[in-house]
Amino acid sequence: MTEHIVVVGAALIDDGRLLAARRSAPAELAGRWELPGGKVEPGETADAALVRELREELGVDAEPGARVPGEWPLRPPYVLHVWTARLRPGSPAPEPLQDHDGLRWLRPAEIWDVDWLDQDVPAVRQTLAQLGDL
Ligand code: 9L3
Ligand code: MG
Repeated sequence: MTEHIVVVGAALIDDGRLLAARRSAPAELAGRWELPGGKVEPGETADAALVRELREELGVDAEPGARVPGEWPLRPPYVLHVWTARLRPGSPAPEPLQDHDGLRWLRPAEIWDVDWLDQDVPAVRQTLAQLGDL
């Protein structure tokens, strides 16, 4: 039986802007932009995975918000789920520590200025529809 493995992506919002992260690996995804995150580990909740991934990848202390409705297929068996998130008070600013080589805080008018991963495009669109103004 094939089970889905969930990859959580964070719609990290701060001061009316959405964080986009440019992947540095693997080669076929390098240079494309994503909602940062990664695989939920066995026994881990999605929101715990989100907080862990954001700490590992960006060095931030994040607070998960709501799940954005929807599920977007990645390379099988992975599927992408998105959660909103915010920086906790006193969190360091995000830095590309691992897997990324660029970060941008995008205002609503700038969201489509970056070359999002194909799979992230519908997820970002749904996130914006859900949030209205960031
Ligand atoms: N992926 C796609 N969009 C995203 C994220 C966080 C991940 N927003 C894809 C890229 C990889 C796989 O999911 O093929 C696992 O992600 P990671 O653990 O390499 O970040
Ligand atoms: Mg990742």
